[in-house]
Amino acid sequence: MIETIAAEMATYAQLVPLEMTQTEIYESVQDDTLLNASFWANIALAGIAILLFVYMGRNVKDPRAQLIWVATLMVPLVSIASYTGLASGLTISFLEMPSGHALAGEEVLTMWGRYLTWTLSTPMILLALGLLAGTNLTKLFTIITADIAMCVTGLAAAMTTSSYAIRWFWYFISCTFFIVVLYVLLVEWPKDAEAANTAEIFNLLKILTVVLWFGYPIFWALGAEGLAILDVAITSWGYSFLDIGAKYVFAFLLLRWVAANEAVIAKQPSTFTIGAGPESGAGTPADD
Ligand code: RET
Repeated sequence: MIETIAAEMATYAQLVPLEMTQTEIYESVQDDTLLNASFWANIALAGIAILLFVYMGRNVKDPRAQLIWVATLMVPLVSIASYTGLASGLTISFLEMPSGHALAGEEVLTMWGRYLTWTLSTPMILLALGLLAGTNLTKLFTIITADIAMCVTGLAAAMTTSSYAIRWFWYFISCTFFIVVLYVLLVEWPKDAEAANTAEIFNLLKILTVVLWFGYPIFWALGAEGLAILDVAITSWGYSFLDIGAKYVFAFLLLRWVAANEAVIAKQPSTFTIGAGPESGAGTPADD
């Protein structure tokens, strides 16, 4: 009886390829030194960044400046979790690409954990930037919801295995949300930052953010998940390098400025009241 079941299972396993176990995925990451290094380099840097940022923020007293500090500190904290998930194989899958894809029918290593954790890290970056710019709640809500939608639809693009066209359709939807993020960053917040006397540092961080964030959809399109021009390890290093600038360098510049200019931040109007932002007209009550 047991032999019959075992024989049936063996036949079934030949017909339907079994999914890779987490250990097998972990081992295949270990075998690819370049890929593995792209994860561990970021784990090390995130660890250093956490210690440094805790130290840099130790004397910040104003609640608004503290909120910027907490949001900024969350970025390397999420990052260390994100890269640990990737290095362990937990948030990586081998997905069979649909027909039309350059690697159609092949199992392609997909680092879906990246897109998942961006849904938490990128809103923290934007929250910190928005508070620096003196945003109102409406703009903050708009940019953060668009940003989360961008990450989730990017995740969908990477995970869709049924249709090549639909992978790109998800990508297009994600880009549309990205445009909303860029609009607030490039058009709305610079005006607010001017009024809040934070224009100089805001504009520097805005340029850093916009330039580096553009790199992510480019690497997606060129990498194994898109046109497959770049291989998996190079794509992963692409994201890892972008992360170093977009997270740690960004956060360092922001925290250094906030620690030295706490009084400027303390003077800003409250973000968390609707209709009381700098452009709403002084004293005009909200009409809802
Ligand atoms: C994807 C693919 C679909 C189209 C677009 C994308 C944009 C991703 C961006 C990611 C930024 C990540 C950061 C992470 C820091 O922790 C999802 C790659 C537009 C802009 C800054």
